[in-house]
Amino acid sequence: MEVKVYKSTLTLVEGDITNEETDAIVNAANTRLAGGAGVDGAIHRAGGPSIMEECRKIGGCPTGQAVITTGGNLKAKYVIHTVGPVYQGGNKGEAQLLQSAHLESLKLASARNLKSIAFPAISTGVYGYPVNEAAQIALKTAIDYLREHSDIELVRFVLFGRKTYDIFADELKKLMP
Ligand code: AR6
Repeated sequence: MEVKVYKSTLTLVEGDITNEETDAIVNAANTRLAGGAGVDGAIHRAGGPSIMEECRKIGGCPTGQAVITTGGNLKAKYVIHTVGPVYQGGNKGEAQLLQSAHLESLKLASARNLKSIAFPAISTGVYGYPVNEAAQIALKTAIDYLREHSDIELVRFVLFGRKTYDIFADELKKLMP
């Protein structure tokens, strides 16, 4: 599914984000940037050890913030590591932190003059965020950003599995009828 947002394009695809050829891919990391399961594990496996070496030098990343490394062996030139919130029922500021994780990643891409960025469904795996709520926040943040910043030409959401893709597609239809 693809929509135009002012001068930019927002696309949803089902797939593995490690195969993306966007300027940057976003990693759903943890505050220690220590690597882990899910998309974090997949990115470090595919990108090779240089990404972890850079993460160690950076040292960490607070929840809702983002840092950048090169892409190692990935096709993407950069990896933007952001940390989404652990879902604890929804009343612990999770929505604001998830929005911030997306916004700070987009701002970092703009600051580096990157033209394209791919996001996974941050916080919806190990961190337990309900996919429909996370999709709404992720998509709305990207749409609002692209309406004001046309320097980023392409935002892709790369969803792992049909179920997650379908939920993102439903939420996108609601936001861009
Ligand atoms: N490409 C795209 N999406 C993927 C891939 C992939 N290769 N692999 C998994 N996903 P998660 P979180 C999806 O758990 O919830 C790690 O241990 C997955 O199906 O990766 O933010 C970190 O180190 C789900 O839809 O991230 C942190 O400790 C989405 O990516 C913690 O998990 C996010 O799931 C972060 O948890």
